[in-house]
Amino acid sequence: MFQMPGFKQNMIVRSDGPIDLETPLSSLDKAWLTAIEDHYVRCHLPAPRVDDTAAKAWTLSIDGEVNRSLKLSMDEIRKNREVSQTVTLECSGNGRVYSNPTVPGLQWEKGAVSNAKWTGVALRDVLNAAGVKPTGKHVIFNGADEPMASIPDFVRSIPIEKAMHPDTLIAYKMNDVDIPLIHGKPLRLVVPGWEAAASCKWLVSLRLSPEEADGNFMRNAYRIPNRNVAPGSAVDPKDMIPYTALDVKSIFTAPRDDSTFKFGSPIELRGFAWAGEADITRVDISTDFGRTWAAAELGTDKARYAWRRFRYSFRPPKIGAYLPLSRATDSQGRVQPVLPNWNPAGYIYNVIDKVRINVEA
Ligand SMILES: Nc1nc2c(c(=O)[nH]1)N[C@H]1C(S)=C(S)[C@@H](COP(=O)(O)O)O[C@H]1N2
Ligand SMILES: [Mo]
Repeated sequence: MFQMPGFKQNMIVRSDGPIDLETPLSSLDKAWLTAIEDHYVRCHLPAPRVDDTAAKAWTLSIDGEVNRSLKLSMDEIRKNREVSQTVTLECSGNGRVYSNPTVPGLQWEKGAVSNAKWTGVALRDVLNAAGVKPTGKHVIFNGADEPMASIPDFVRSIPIEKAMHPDTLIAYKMNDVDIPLIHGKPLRLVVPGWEAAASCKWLVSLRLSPEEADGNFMRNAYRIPNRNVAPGSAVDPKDMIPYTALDVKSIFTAPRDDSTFKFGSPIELRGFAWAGEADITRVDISTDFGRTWAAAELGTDKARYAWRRFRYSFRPPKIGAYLPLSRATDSQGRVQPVLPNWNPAGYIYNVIDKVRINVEA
C-alpha cells in the first residue's frame, strides 16, 4: 500500500519517483472542490526542497523582452490585487491507458484531473510592472525543479495573449491555504482552461521572448497532430501543434464500475463534466446503450474554468446488466466523441464515458 507522509493511502501511484498520483474516482466524487490531499499529482522531476524559510525568501525574476528586468520578493508580488479562480486542472495524458494501440507515458485512467481554488495575483499585473515590449510574444517559465540525468529541465511557454488574460494567475494559495510543496510551494502559474502542464509549479522565472520555449517539454511533449491520423502511425514533428485548451469531457464518479444493485429503487448516476475555456451546457445520459438520451441535472456549483457536477436518477426497467453512458456538450457546440481519435502521445482522451452496473432481483 502507498504510504508517504501528507498523502492519502488510497491514491493510485503511477510513479513513486518523481511522484505521480492519480485520484480514485470515489475521492473525486466526494465534492465539487477537490480536497488538497485528494488532488492528483504530476511531477516530471523530483520536487525541489522548499521549507518555510526558503518559501519566505523566494524570488521571481522577469526578464527578456521587457523594459525593466525585475526580481520580485513574495511581499512585492502580494502587493498586487489578489484574485482567485476555481480551476479544473487536467493532465494532457489523462485517459492515456485507453489508447489503442497503446502509447508510452504514464498509464493514467480517469483520475488525473481535480478541481481546486487558486488564489494569487494576475500574471498580467506582474508582466505590466516589467513592461512587455512588442517583441515579447511568449512567456517562457521555469520552476525550481532541476533536470536529472535522463529528464531535461521542465521549461515551457504560453503565448502572450493567454499570459495577459486577467484570469491567468501566479498563485500562492490552494483551497485557501499556502500551496503545499508537491503542488508548487510557494508559487505556481495557474493557466485556467489549458492542459495542466502550462501551470508551472515552484515558479522562479518568467522570460519574455519572440519565440516559444525550446527544449523537450515544448518541442516534443504536449503536441498533437494537426489532422486525424491512423492509429499507430508515426507523425512528422512538423505536423504537430501544441495542445493548449482542454476539450469537452465528462466522467462518471459514481457508482463504482461493476457495482451491483437490488432491483426496485432508483440508482443515482453522477460525475463531472468540463470543457476548458468553454462552459458545459448539458450532459446527456443513455441507459440503453446509446439508443436514447436524456438530460442529466447539472449542479449549482460553478465557476468559469471549473467542472460541473451532473446527476441522473436511473430506474432500471428490469434486472440485468447496464452500461450507462455520459455525453457532455459545451458552449462552443463541441460534443464528446463516440470513439477515440488516436494520437501518438495519448492526449485528449475524451470519449463518451461509461460505467458498468448490474441489477439483481
Ligand atoms: N515545475 C513543474 N511544473 C509542473 C510540472 C512539473 O513537472 N514541474 N508538471 C506539470 C504537469 S504535467 C501537470 S499535469 C501539473 C500537475 O499539477 P499538480 O501536481 O498540482 O496536480 O503540473 C504541471 N506543472
Ligand atoms: Mo500533465
